[in-house]
Amino acid sequence: MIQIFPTGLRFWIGAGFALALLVACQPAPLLRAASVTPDLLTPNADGHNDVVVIRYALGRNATVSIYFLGADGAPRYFRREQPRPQGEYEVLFNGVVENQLLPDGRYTWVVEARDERETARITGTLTVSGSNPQPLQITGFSVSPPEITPNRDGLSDRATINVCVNRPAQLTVYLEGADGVRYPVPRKEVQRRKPGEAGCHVFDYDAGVDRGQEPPPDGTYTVYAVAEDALGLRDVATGTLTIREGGVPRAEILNGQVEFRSDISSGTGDYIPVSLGGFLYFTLTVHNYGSVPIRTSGPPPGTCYDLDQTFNAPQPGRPEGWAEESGAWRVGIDFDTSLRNYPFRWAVGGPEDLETRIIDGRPYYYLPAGRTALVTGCIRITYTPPRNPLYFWAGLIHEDVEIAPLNNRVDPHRVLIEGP
Ligand SMILES: [Ca+2]
Ligand SMILES: [Ca+2]
Repeated sequence: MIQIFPTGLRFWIGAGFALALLVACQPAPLLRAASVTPDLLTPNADGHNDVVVIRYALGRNATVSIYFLGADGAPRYFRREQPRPQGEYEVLFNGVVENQLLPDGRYTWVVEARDERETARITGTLTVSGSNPQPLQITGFSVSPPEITPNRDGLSDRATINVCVNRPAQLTVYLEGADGVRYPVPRKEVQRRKPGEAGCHVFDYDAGVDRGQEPPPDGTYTVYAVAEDALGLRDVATGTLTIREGGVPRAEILNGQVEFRSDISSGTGDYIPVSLGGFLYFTLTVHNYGSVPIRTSGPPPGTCYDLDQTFNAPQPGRPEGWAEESGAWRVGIDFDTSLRNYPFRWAVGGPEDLETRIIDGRPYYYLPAGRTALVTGCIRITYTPPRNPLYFWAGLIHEDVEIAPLNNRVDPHRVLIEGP
């Protein structure tokens, strides 16, 4: 202090200096401001007051909680003990706390900031009106069957997952393996209800095999159905699905080669002559070059058809014929003037080539993966077609699935039918 000042003045100068020092040392307030605007929330998605804005400013780094106190005095946390650096914050609030919509009522909102020194709070009121008191809920969920064999043999190839929800919501269904990898399950396209509507929705899982993708590895998966509405409310249902013998079936006519011959010629010239009433024979080899067995159905190789018959015609010991079976593979022969696609069909191997499996009490026949089988057959020329000579060719048909381009119209041969 300077000597010329009287004692009293010296005191005041000293006190002012000390106060200035104190102000300089005092930390910024922990919670500088907080507001919720407007003070009315009507969370009914009508575009008016569907959200409010929560703003707050932190003078220092803090742990922040934001909650609402209703008539019962219990805090409903929107943010709970979240570390936040110093700064200004703005967040939209749509009425959802702890995955539930705040019920109608008058609430005290609290923005609370805490650090090691103190806890600061700013409060105000918020009225909630027009809130839907019902939580979003998955009210129905099923996976059927519980086990599938996604290999396109027409047996247990797909699962149906039904999900029902009590309010409009987006539904997501997926499988998750033990390794955490997820496989989406698409919604079935053809159904009356639109995506997002309340009610039951059907999901169809083919393990990707229908699109030629390899299915997930064999094993048991958790099936998740997740419902989420426009407010972000969620509900989850789970089940299980086991995948067994999954894989994309792949087979071909070996080398794309078919041998045709008749009673009177081996067909080395421009065409193969066949006499009316005579037989046209073929021989080819089927190769299962995929990773899963392919299913087949009869008649066995060696079977003879009349030119005016089809595979649906009665056969010896099989009065009902051999109708198409979804997922079965068969060798077919077709010709220029046939009335339907591949009217003559045979199993892709004989009893010695095929494995038998009993499924639901019925035998089914499979050509194992990696195997080949010789297939023969014949056609009795019972009439002279309108076009003569004409082409005959072979195909490998995956019934009700496809005839791969590779397996369609394989090795056409020209045949001349010689009349009497
Ligand atoms: Ca509203
Ligand atoms: Ca199957």
